[in-house]
Amino acid sequence: MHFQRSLVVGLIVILQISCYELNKKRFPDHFRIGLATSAYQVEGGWNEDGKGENIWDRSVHSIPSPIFNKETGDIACDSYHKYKEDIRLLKNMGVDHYRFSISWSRILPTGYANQINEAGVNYYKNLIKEIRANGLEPLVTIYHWDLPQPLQDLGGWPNEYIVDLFEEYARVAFTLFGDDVKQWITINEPKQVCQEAYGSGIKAPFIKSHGLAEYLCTHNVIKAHAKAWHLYDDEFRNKQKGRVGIVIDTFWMEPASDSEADINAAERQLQFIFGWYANPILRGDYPWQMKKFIGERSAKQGFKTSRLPEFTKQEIDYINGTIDFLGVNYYTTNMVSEKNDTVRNEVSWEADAETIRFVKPEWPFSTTWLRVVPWGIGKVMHWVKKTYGDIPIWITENGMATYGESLEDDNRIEYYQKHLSYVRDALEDGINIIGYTAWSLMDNFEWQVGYDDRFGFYHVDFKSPNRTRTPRKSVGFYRQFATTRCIVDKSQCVDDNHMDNVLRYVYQSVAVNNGH
Ligand code: GBH
Repeated sequence: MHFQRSLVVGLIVILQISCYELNKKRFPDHFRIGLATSAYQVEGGWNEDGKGENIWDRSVHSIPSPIFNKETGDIACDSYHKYKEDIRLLKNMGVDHYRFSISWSRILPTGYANQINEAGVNYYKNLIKEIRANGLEPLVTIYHWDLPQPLQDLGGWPNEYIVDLFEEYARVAFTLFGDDVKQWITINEPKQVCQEAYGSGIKAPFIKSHGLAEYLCTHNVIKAHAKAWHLYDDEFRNKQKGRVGIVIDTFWMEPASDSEADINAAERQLQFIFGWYANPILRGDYPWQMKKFIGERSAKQGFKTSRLPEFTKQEIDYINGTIDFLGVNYYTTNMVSEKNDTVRNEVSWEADAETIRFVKPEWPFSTTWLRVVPWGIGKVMHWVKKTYGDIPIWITENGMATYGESLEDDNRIEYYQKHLSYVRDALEDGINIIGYTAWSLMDNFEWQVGYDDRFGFYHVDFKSPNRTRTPRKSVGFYRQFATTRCIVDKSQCVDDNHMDNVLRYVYQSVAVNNGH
């Protein structure tokens, strides 16, 4: 009986997915369409004009190298010298905004705000000027993973000292660039900043401290974000009139069956990856699932207190609601089932969630962790709204990797077309998505995998000193999307003026909740 029912449910799901028709409605005029990069992945100029060393510089130069093929970001796409060309490419694609990040050690070589590097500041002033002169809007990430090495020498993100230092860095950024930047992101993907950098140790500073440092790191990342938001709110908002958000990433977590255990496991996994950050910032505290599971496991493992730190009442009040918009990065989906971990001896973020994650063999492969599952982006949008209310969302990254030198990337076109179709559906369902940012403008340094995974619309020739950028076929698709606001040919596009007004309203209604 149960088997038959799941068979029927399964068939309906398969039918729904295979019969899915692209949404042909035009995106509203006020919907922002853009492209993203980050400082360490594109700039190069790693020790030029007074820039200080950061944790990626240190890691890529260490022996043995932790990076595939011993690659480095020393030159990367050479955007430190070629930023004008980058902006030409963006302009040529017809997009509305460019998301880039500031390198902390380029403007503050030691990480401390007592010493400002003028040349570094000028680089970003020129970049922002160029962006605006071309009619584009800058969407600026303050921290995209490149911590100044001297701050890592103090312990990095797991040391609470970082909270005030980040606030001072943010103050410098708001002061110097805030007249021309109205959309700020404090931190990109804190889950990677903590879990991949200080837990599983697959990103700089490559510290493996499973189930310990990764939680301490998060505690400080959340406080640092909240401090930067309050700083802006108290001292800059009136004059600069911008917005400050954070970018949180997640896979969609699809229950492996319709059993209650698997449904709970998938929800718990979302809370462990997304709620870990979103819940404190939007609801004041860690998700109950994390408090319960990590607390019980810590006790069973003989720890005196939970490995998950606690916020004080005062901290909860301070952190709660510190957001004007929520940035969401979506790339892929996992299936999730309940693990039934009775031993509970493993100390790690992965084990603490007590889930089993897997992918379906029929999902097209892009790279190790990335299968192409377009409907997942729609599910994430609905889940965010259901869980955190009617909050303005920027989709700040979405994309897939290809390999080698080919410029014929029909699979990338299909990836974007389908994901955007689900985004358009979500708009129609009343989800407040302000804009969409594809990753990435061009191939770039893909962290520990070097230059192997290529996420760009533009191919970059990393063997040439010119770092020549060549358009892939997908450039044509994205240009068409940005200029016509349609994911299908203009002739098939359907107008929907109603949505324009909805979006205009959404975009104007600043910020979220909790009295802010
Ligand atoms: C984003 O991270 C980053 O913001 C961006 O800098 C990056 O270039 C882009 O996406 C493409 O990767 O399975 O153990 O190998 C994406 C987040 C990073 C989460 C890789 C999953 C795989 C860990 N993902 N991670 S593992």
